[in-house]
Amino acid sequence: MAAITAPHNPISATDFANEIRTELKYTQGVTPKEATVDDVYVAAATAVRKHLVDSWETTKQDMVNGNTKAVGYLSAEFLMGRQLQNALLNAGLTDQFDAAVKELGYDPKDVIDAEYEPGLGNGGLGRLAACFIDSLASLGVPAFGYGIQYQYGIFKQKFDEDGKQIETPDYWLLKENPWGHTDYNRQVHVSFGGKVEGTKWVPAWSVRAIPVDYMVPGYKSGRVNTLRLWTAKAEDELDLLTFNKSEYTKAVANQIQAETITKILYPEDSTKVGKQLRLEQQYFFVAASIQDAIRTFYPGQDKPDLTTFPQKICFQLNDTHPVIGIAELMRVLLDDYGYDWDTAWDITSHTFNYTCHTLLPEALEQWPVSLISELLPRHMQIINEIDRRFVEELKGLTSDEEKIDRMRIISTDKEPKVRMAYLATAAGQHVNGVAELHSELLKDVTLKDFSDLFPQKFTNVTNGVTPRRFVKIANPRMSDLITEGLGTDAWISDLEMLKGLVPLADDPEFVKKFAEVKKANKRDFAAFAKRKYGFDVDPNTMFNSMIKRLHEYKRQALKILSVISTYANIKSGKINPDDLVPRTVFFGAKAAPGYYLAKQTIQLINNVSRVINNDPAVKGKLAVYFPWNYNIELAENLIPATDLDEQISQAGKEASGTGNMKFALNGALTVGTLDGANVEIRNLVGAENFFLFGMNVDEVTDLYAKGYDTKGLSHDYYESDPDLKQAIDLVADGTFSDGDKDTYKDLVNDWLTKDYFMTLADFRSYMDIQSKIEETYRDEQKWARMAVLNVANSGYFSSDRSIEDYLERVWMTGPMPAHRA
Ligand code: GL9
Repeated sequence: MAAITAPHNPISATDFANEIRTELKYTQGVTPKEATVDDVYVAAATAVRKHLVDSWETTKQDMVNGNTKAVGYLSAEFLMGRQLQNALLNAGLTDQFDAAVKELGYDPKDVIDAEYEPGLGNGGLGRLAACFIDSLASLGVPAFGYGIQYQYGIFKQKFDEDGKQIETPDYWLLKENPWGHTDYNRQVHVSFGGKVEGTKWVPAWSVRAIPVDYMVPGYKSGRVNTLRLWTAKAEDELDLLTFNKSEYTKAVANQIQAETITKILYPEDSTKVGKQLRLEQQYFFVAASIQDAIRTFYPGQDKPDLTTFPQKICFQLNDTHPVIGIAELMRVLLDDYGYDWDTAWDITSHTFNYTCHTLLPEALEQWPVSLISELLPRHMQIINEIDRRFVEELKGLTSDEEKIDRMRIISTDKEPKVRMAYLATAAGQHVNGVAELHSELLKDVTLKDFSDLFPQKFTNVTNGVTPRRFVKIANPRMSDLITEGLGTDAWISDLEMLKGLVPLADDPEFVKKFAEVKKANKRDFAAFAKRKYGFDVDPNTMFNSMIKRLHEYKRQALKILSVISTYANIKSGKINPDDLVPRTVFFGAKAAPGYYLAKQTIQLINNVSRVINNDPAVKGKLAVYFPWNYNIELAENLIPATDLDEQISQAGKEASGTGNMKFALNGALTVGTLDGANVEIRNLVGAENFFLFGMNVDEVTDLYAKGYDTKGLSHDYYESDPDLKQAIDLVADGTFSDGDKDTYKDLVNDWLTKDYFMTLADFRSYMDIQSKIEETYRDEQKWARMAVLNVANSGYFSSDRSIEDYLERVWMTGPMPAHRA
């Protein structure tokens, strides 16, 4: 499978220290004495990059000259995390780096810490893209990641004195970025607007798309792929005539308009805002990427034979964001290369595949026809023709006119819209969901009409996470123990080998060591939390984490209501605090800036934290911490230290989840619903090693049918459960808002009148499972054994396996032949 094992890097620590010194001198222009830790970081990054250049070069050459089809992963988001440790691992230089940096008089941790984490993604979808390109490189599959180099990534989150979320811009390029190579020599042009004369597009304006290239080194594959992120620049930087008239701002108007395109990542999570700029971003990066792919695979050819294009590359559409690429490839083939419609369609439809990442109907993008017509008039013409021909095709397949109407790519309502998911489904070869349950629901609900008529298009590829970043690097202690237990570290690129740990779950020595690893990780996290946030975390408590975007469907509200209930019952004497397992609850979550109820929930959590953590009555028994600005770094630190992970979304709403996989792989047990990939995790780790609660999809559907959200049925749950009533009353009566009864009134009102995601309906079941969790946790050996079994049985959730599934079910290709040095 994976091509070859790169030789262990033979360079010595002293030589590597000299390479860092050289970079300090020639790149940074400082002596080792003058150097700051930031300088050392840049120098080390530059030095390690040089160790990857040869493999990068051969990978590019083999990709173009070989006969293996490449993958173009088109994604508006790549949430990469910090790069240095990953690059060191894959260059075989981790040990040399540690020693070299010490030799230079620095702490390796500080140097790693000097890197600023880029936030070019919102959450799971963007992080998945990053895991996938890591696995593509590690498996030796020729691949490009194509996306956008935003100047501002996801906002930085702070909390004000009232506990409210404050968003500040994340200008990540303020610090030097040694990983991205801006390649002005490979820029392309992207046009917008204007009109169509016949079928000839006469655009009104254009911008330059400049690639910024990142190496994506594989783990022991000898391969280094490319992540190419596009940045927009004006065609003419400055209008000199205007400038000379002293109209300085006007003179740079072009520049501003162009650069706005890649200025900022939309901070939305699931619900999508219909903004023109967003469509500009989408078109900008896919148009540039398509030109780039043609240039790459047909170098120097004026009239390439593009009927071979689908054999050269296939494009994976990561959600609906890049779907306009379908119309763009059609346009390029028809207009720029003169192919007839049928040939162009044949090429296009064999090039694209689509991954859907949601179950929320409002998250499937639909662009008003009026907007596309204005921004991309020729593309609208092409989409009209695709729609027309699609309707013809459907007429041959069904006589159900209503169904045909429902399936149209362009909706037939008053303000017609292009349904991007339908365009992708109609045009692509394959459509996949991201977990088994999700793929089933896509077929049965979201895209039912399509799966009825085109069942062969539909498949599932369950998500995965890279074991390099999220196990090997994030959890070195556990990794060492696993390697000791298995007698090899080959599991890092073949994660199913973790199965070999199953017998060790019955070896008390091993289980004890495993529990000690967790304890040491908790102490580390306590120190990290003190340093970064000033928290005084007690590492001798159970660590219980809920980290993910803040969304109603994910139900952070359920978790915080349970905490409030426990707190209230201690205060009232109903619970003897000595009977409780001491617990520290961690939240990490950003809310979309315009998402009102999500932001209220954040404020509530912060204030519950303030009240509880300052109340002597629960000291040592219950604490709540909400570290701000949840990002990959926090995940890498908290996940290995967590005992209990919360995956408590309403069944049928979380497409997959990937945090759930990271936790299971790091020996946390899950409390969760039958939603997304939780279902598969529970099947694999065993029902007895998973804390299940709550309604399943069918029960949820039934309860909606009874009018849960429309008839205010949540109120009945409130009235009939004294614990629930007490918790909600405390939120309403000002206990967590210094006596102010208005602060959370909209949140409370929503719970009591609508509660669309059925938090109240699942509350009792959630509280009941807590007693089982506590009872289990008290038996240290038992808990640790369950944790070992979670790790041992979660190898399936490697993104290497996901990529192998894509190769087999979607892309119909494989790794490049082994590269010989
Ligand atoms: C998401 C789903 O909500 C997750 O369940 C899924 O694991 C990931 C990756 O497939 O995709 N879809 C989506 O829009 N987001 C996801 O996390 N949102 C963000 O990335 C913010």
